[in-house]
Amino acid sequence: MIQTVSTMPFNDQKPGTSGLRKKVRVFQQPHYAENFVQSVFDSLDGFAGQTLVVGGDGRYLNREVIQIVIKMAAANGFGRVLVGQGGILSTPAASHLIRSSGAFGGLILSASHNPGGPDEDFGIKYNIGNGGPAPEKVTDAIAARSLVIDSYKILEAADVDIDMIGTAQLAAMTVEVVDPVALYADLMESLFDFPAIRAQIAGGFTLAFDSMSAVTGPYAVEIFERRLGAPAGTVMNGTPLPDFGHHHPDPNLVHAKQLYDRMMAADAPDFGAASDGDGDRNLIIGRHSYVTPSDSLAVLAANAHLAPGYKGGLKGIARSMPTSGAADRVAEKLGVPLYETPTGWKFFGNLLDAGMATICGEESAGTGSDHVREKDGIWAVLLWLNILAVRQQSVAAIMTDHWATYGRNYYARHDYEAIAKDRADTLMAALRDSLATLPGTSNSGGTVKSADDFAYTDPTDQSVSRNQGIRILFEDGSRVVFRLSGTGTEGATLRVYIERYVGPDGDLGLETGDALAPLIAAAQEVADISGHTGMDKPSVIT
Ligand code: VG1
Ligand code: CO
Repeated sequence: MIQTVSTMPFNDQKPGTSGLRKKVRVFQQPHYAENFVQSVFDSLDGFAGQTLVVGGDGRYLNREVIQIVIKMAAANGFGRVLVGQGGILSTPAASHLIRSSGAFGGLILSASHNPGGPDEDFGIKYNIGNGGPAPEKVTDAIAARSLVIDSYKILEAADVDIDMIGTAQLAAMTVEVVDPVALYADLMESLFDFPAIRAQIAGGFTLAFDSMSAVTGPYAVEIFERRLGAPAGTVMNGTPLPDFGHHHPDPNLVHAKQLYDRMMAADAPDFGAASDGDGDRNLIIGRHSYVTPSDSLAVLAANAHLAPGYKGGLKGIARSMPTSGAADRVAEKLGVPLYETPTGWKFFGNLLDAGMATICGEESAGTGSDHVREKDGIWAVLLWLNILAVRQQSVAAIMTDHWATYGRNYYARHDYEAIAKDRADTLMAALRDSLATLPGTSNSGGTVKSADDFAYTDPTDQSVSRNQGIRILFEDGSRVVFRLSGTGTEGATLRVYIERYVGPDGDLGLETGDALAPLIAAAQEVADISGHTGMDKPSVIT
């Protein structure tokens, strides 16, 4: 029986950079998840009888919310729900399933790189029929609806068994429990030269992949160990756990320390990689050689033609604004357009749909292509492996070669976490107020050439997104960018992105901290970070 349940708005359900992210305790309030799911459905048109994909990264609350989504989908008139077995679907696998099944859209349950568990984070994100995150006009509609919602619809029914592959009927709706891995692994096999990678591994090339006890475990075991023949144990932390084994499933040098230490050891494997909670990010470390995500994007773009799926070349490259300009130089050399978008994968979808870009990336360890409409951690690892199998060089040699050709963009991101929200807002407001007076002034970073608040006009539909981050550009091409995170669940996080370019004939072998020291000082001088936040150093440097 369909129930219509009276409810009240929670007033805090505006989707951020990638959907709604809150503490588990917030999601556990009566009606909370239901309200958001209904706000999503109320903002959509024409889904009667259509298919909805649902799955998540396996974190705490995943199973409970999946049951809610299934029963609400039935009550709201969807014709079919496709759910990953055990409630599991990595974000890129969900994107692929939406596309390949012709679904109307999908709900992905994850807080990505944020920790999981009863005291940690949960999230819900809506993806549209192209497989990508809902664009701003949809997320704005969801936010508006969530402020006036007064009821939701749910089917009164027993829970559906989501652990057995098969089909069940729920009132007028069909529920299909599908293998979360097979289709995705087939897609990967269609893009990359698996025989070449398999031969390389059989010849003694060694790798380590850290799933961080999150969703990629089953995908990585199937692809790296079963299909590519890497020995058992290649995949570390390969079982998805509801609390990610108390790890913070963010693949960076701080949280993927186990992998990092292994890659810096005397007997390190040739190649190491990690992915995040929901499988859309990637960390790449060669033996004794860390690759920044911005550099990784540039190397992948420059070498993509070596993989079968990209042998026809690239239509264009897109990167988020704070991502370094390393990819710009590759685009220039390839003679293809470079698009600079706001942070968050939702801005790439239109470019990919329009065939304007093939490869996209973000400084936060997200890289992907037009094969799905999300960033894709395992995809990036496989493209690296394919390139290494063809070039027969080490990661370190490939990086040296890349910088010698294109120059090097020294780069770091400094995060100041858990700042009181009003303090962070005051800092940003003061910076905004100073923008007009900055050009022409000098500080430790040099002379400021321009300063602005990034606004983006989508070339496909002319929609405009404003206030996407403050950019301060110096005469020598160096850059400092400030923005507030849209994915945190505690206070505010200030992200400061610092970049300096050195040409092919310049000093390519500096320590990143040394190369960026004057710009780090400039960031403090311009924004008075310590004055506003009371913090004299960042919480995390990546
Ligand atoms: C962060 C990253 C951004 C990424 C987003 C979602 O957003 O900076 O590049 O797209 O997370 O990634 P923010 O607003 O906190 O800076 V995921 O892997 O958490 O879905
Ligand atoms: Co993620």
